[in-house]
Amino acid sequence: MSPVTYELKDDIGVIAIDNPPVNALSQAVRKGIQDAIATAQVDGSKVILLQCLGRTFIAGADISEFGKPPLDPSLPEVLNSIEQSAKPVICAIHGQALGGGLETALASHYRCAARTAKVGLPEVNLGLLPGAGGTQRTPRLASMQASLDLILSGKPISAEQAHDEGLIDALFAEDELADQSFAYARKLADEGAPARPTRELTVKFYEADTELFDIYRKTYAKKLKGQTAPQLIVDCLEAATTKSFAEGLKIERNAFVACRASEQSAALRHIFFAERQAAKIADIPKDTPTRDINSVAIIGAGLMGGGIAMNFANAGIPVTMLEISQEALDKGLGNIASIYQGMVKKGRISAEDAHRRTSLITGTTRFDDLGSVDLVIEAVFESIEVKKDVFTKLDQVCKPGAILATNTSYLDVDEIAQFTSRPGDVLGLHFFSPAHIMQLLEIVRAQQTSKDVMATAIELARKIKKVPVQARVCYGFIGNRMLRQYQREVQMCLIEGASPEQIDTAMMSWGMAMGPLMVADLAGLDISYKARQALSDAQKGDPKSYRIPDVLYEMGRVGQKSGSGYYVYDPETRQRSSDPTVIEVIEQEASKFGVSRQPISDAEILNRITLALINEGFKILEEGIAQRASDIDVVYCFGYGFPKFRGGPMFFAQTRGLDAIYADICRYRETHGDMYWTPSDLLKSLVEQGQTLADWEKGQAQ
Ligand code: 3H9
Repeated sequence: MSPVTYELKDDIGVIAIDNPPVNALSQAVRKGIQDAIATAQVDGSKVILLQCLGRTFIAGADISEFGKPPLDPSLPEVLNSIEQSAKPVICAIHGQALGGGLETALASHYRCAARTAKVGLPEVNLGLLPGAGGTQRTPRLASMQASLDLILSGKPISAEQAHDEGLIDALFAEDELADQSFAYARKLADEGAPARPTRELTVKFYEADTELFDIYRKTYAKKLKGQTAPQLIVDCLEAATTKSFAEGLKIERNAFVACRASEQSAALRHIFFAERQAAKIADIPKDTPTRDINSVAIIGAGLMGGGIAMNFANAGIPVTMLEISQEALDKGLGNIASIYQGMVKKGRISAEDAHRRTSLITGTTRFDDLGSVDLVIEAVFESIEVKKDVFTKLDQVCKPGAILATNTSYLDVDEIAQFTSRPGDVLGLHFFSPAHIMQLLEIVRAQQTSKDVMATAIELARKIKKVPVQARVCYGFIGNRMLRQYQREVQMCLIEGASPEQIDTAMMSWGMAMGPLMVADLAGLDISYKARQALSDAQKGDPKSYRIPDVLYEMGRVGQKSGSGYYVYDPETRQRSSDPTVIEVIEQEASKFGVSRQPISDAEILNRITLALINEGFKILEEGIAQRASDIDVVYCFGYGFPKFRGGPMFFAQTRGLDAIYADICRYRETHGDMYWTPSDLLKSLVEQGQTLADWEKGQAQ
């Protein structure tokens, strides 16, 4: 059965699209719309009303069709037939009109929407550009600046704003959209309103706009560094000002086809599906019952505890913070209030919002006050003794069925669960700093964590707008375990010949959000130093991989907060600059270890650091710590600033070719020894058997 129906209601031809979950423009939908438009040309309809059933208007092209041979009719053809309809076509938008969905509306002659609806052209997030006339029609309805913002930011705007910009003609209350859009169509039919092809309008481009294109080119060369789609988007919008509509469409089509075939778009599409897949756990069915979480307690009101609390307050869930002293509690609550005030100052939230959120967070110094909460998250000092004390107390005071979570970054969640009489209720909820900003949430599933606790955690993660990924128990789980190897190789490159600036620049030019040594300075060298002190010498590994930060720490250089670390920082502006003292430290340490420092190329730095990460990723996968390779990509892209347009470390490994990766790791084993460069068994066997990761995952699922 076609997902598109056509029905004549009086003299209004009604096209209804019903393609759950988001009415994506699959081949069947495209064909259905095209057929319905053709039928409407020859029946008794005066106008055509296009609407969608279900939770949203069309959310775009069907992304799963990209990367496969294109199927007729193409979206541009279908939209052409809408625009050329002799009878006016009216779109009624509810939910979201995104990408090809908004382009469908723009090709229609009239657009009405629910006031609550949103519209957007998010193609850039997938390494694409609007490829069905969006770059040519948007600036014929909205100003050039609004068009550039809409298409380059990829962020949806409200129907109200779209109405003000000229993209929407009429707004209705959400619950009245069905009736009102019909009445609107009725009125247009009665008035004999003409079809109004957008292509016939003049582009809204004025003298004052001439410099816009270069400004946006420069801005997005920085904002979306290394990505091709944003630059092509500016080219297409500029073409709209100098070329005919038909020529502009051709330019847009060529650019779209190039983007669709690019590695960048393949990587971004991979991340789109990987993010959604990560929320699914193989042995936990979708209909697993979940527990109600209407109140939360956080143990520890430090930076991390405060950030975690804000997530819940932002989602309207009351939080009780527990600290050992009133002074520490007041300090923690004060920090939260000042972060909210900062957000008000920057215009991110209103003063009322800040007040409402702040008042959802209260404090206590007594464990006894936590008897009725549904979830507790412990965010105290990383010491198993301290955790034991906390979990023993929680076990005594919390009601049956309360979920007990630890935010530990490294400690053994199975051991922590055993401090309670209810290990089924215990899991790790590993937030990333700053916890109110970073999107990743590792959900650490211990041996005995019950399935409904896992299902509740996943549901809750989405409620507080986090990206959840299941990790099993091991030192560092998925992210920090890989990070250790990444940082180790950074240190090895440093001692063997690179400078902090060279490493940071090489990694950032490749697309990392920040250089590894800048991150170390930001996080504080004291934090990693103290974490290392808890390890045995064997666990710490080769001293060459940590002596430089140890010495910097011992010199009182703990990073940005002390004004110096791998760099020095201006106390006023926090401007970073190089410091010859650091090179002296590196050279001293190198000579102590008998390392003769040699130049290392940027390419070699990049290769060594990314391969250290990838090899550990394969080990994590073969041990079952991560459910799937794409989960590792999600962890790295959402928690560690790995460039999404490279798809995450595991996707990148496949793009480069597993055999090439394996050969390089073996080469490093030859030159650097096997302490760190033993290839993962999984990687080795995939290469030897000529298999892909997808082949292996299929085999595992059977
Ligand atoms: C485009 O339009 C190109 C054109 O310019 C040119 C063409 C020539 N396709 O996110 P959710 C699936 S490019 C296929 O969890 P929510 C999604 O994978 C496109 N599948 O729901 C998930 O599947 P599952 C431009 C799609 O309520 C399920 O739907 N458009 C698509 O949190 C539910 O999704 C976009 O980039 C799709 N287009 O959010 C919009 N969209 O259940 C992309 C979703 O198996 N979509 N799915 O895991 C979104 O941003 C969000 O899905 C949306 C709903 C906001 C709509």
